[in-house]
Amino acid sequence: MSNNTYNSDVIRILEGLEAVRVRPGMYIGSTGPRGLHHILWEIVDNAIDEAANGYADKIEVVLHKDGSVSVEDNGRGIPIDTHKEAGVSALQVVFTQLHAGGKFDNKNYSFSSGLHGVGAAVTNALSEWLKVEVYKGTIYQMEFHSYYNEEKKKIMSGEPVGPMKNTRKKTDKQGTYVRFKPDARVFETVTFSQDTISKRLRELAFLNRGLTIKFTDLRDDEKFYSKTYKYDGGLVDYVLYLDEGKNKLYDLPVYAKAEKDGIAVEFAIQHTDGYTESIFSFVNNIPTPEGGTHEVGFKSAVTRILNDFAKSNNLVKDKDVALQGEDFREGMTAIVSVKMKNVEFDGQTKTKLGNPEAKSAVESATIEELDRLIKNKKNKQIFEAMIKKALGAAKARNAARHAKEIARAKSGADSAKLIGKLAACSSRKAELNEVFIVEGDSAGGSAKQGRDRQHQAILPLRGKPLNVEKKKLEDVLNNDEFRMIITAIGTGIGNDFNINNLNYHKVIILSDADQDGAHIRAILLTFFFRYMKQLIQEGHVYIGMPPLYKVYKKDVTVYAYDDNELQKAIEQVGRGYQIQRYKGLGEMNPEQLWDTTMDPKKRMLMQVTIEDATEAEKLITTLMGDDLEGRKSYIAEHADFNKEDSFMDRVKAKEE
Ligand code: 1YM
Repeated sequence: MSNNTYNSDVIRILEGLEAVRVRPGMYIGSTGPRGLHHILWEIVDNAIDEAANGYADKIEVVLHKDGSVSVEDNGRGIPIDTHKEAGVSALQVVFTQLHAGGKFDNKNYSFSSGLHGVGAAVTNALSEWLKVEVYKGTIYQMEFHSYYNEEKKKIMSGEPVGPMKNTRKKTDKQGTYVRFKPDARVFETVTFSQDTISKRLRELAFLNRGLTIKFTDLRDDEKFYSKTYKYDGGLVDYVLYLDEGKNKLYDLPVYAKAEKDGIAVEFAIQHTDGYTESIFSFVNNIPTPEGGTHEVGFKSAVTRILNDFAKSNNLVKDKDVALQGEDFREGMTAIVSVKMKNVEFDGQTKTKLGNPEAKSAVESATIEELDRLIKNKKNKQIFEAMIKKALGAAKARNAARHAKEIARAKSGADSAKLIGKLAACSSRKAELNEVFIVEGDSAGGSAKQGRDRQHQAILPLRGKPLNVEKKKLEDVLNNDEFRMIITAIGTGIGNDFNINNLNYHKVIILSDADQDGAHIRAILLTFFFRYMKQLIQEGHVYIGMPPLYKVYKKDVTVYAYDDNELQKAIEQVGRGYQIQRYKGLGEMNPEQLWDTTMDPKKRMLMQVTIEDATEAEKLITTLMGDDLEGRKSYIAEHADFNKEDSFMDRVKAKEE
């Protein structure tokens, strides 16, 4: 290879990394906390791939005091031999070339796991520095950095500090170690979240049976944190974990693994006596909360096999209501995990699997596996329990249909009562309209007087709403408060949900900043989570944030929304200030409520998102279900009602 080719190759490579700096969003989605974690997942993904291919069984992630993070695996080690075309080590190519193509395409040998599939080079490009060690008899090292070049007046990204070197130091270890420090010139924040990382690593450990993942946070001397995740039961352990504290209809989840047309399919199913369906699906270890073709195939297979079983064993009588898919999924907790090539994502948030071939592969694999399991005498009781549960569900569904019909018939007569409570807005443009669900009639009254009548509707709630977590659909439909909410929002619920009928693009929960307020908020969020999940997924649900304090003297008033702001407000108002602590919304007059909480120009809103659906699911079970002990200990551990509401913290609220 001539010198010339070598140079131009290197120039092209460097331009590649520069492009990542210029438009980081194109490669990692955002430069916020998500993007920051994304560059860690790129490295973790490479280690996971090595494990998934059977070469590694241990991964360790460490957050260091200097703001860097390291990932180590005990696999084969990134290849250190010279890459023929590039003329440098393969290791260097992996960290400096985007989409390292051809022979060194780190994604072509297996089912790729990176969402964007851009790999370790992006992590390098967006780091202040990155160090790699490869253990293969001796220790190989290479280091990269991003620095400001005075002559070129720009930041050079991810450049080798020197060539890869064999330190000749002997080692018994085998594998790869990567440590990097995210560049503060790129990210809005460079602080990794212990919570985000430990949850994702736990999820990865569940999805990769037998893999040991250790996570250590060394950043705070006072709060040393270290956890090791290893699940020999894989998906079975995952389902058991989700069903902890619930009444299970059979002890062990039904589990199978198969491969069809090059697509690996794995699932675990368990039923509890609850009424909701919780299916979590993944493709190449990436969660697909919006579902997609794999989920469709899975559900269709379950329906078919269980229906056939019920019929051929005379478990359904003529007088019984015909069983439908949803009946078999009542109280079901399931994980469906597929691994495949050329993944395509669709949907609002690009978290829905689009590949049509996944439907047929998952469907036939699931049919074959369930058929095999159902024929095994040992499993007879399990499948009979499933049918019994489905029959109950079908009956309840029928009863709920009646209740709905009655509700619909009544709604003419009821509408006067409904309209009486709901103060509608005058605009018919749903995108611009908001509905405030307000705790208490007195705050509701102030909100009605203080609002923008054109775009803001008010729905006052009296007392605590029904805790829907423990109720059947039928009971929810029979509850006046929820009927009112459902009617006002317009979309319908459950299977009837249709986002196109949404009357208000912002549904804002407004409750007091105390325990009761937090409870009401939790009940409402549970309702939306269980019956209108898409409303949350598409970002229509918000929490209104009333101020906690008013700091004032003669003609100055400053509102403070937390204790931090209180200090600032005190300084701002200056000597002679007085403080009023608001205990409830009811203490504010209409004008104050508008000024502090409702005026779109000044208010604070938290948008409710479901970042981690399994976590939200588990949390709602714990907080709203009937496991009293679990709830007590959770609340004792997390709740501080004077500060941020920890429930919201978990369901992941972010500022508007
Ligand atoms: C801490 C991060 O990157 N481990 C890792 C990466 C690779 C391999 C092993 C590997 C892959 C192959 C052959 C292969 C990568 N290699 C490449 C590339 N851990 C971490 N462990 N030998 C080793 O794909 O055939 C990219 S990633 F492209 F060089 F092969």
